[in-house]
Amino acid sequence: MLKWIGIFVLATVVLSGCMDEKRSPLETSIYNTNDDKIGTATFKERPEGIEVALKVEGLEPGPHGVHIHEFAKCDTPDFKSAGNHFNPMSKDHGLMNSEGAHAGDMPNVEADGSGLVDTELMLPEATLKEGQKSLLRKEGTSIVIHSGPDDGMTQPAGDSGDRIACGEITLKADDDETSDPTEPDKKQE
Ligand SMILES: [Cu+2]
Ligand SMILES: [Zn+2]
Repeated sequence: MLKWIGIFVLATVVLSGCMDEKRSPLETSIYNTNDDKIGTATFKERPEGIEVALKVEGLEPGPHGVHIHEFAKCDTPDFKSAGNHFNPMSKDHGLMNSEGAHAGDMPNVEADGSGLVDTELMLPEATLKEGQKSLLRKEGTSIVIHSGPDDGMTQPAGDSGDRIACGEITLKADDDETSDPTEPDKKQE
């Protein structure tokens, strides 16, 4: 009997170990409104929160709002399917807001003269592990880039304009990685 418990415990440890590895780092592909892949976001669990390495090209030069949104659903052309900002603690929007911020709020990113963003951001109120503040809770969440800057104040989303790029943050993301980007219409389901 003890032997079986031992094997069970060992198997559980090994399996959960694999799971954590799969959850962090987690890379997602980011698509524009034409459904073309324009970059990636890589999420890493850190003691102080989640570190987000964002690499995107083809944006308008200048500042852009970027947030975690509540659903892992990036449907073109407007990405409305991603829902509102990720907000498990029911706060108001805005990093400058005394009643804020959403757990999914992040500082603006700046696209350089060639439209490139290559930067690191932090999500201090979120985790990749299980729980209420997890980016992977339920089906997951998404990262959305906006046409303009987030003013850090205006409800509900900082007046940051249209949603111009979106990446689904989900443990199912691997499926997208293997599909051929030159055949975007070939969907198996
Ligand atoms: Cu947003
Ligand atoms: Zn927000």
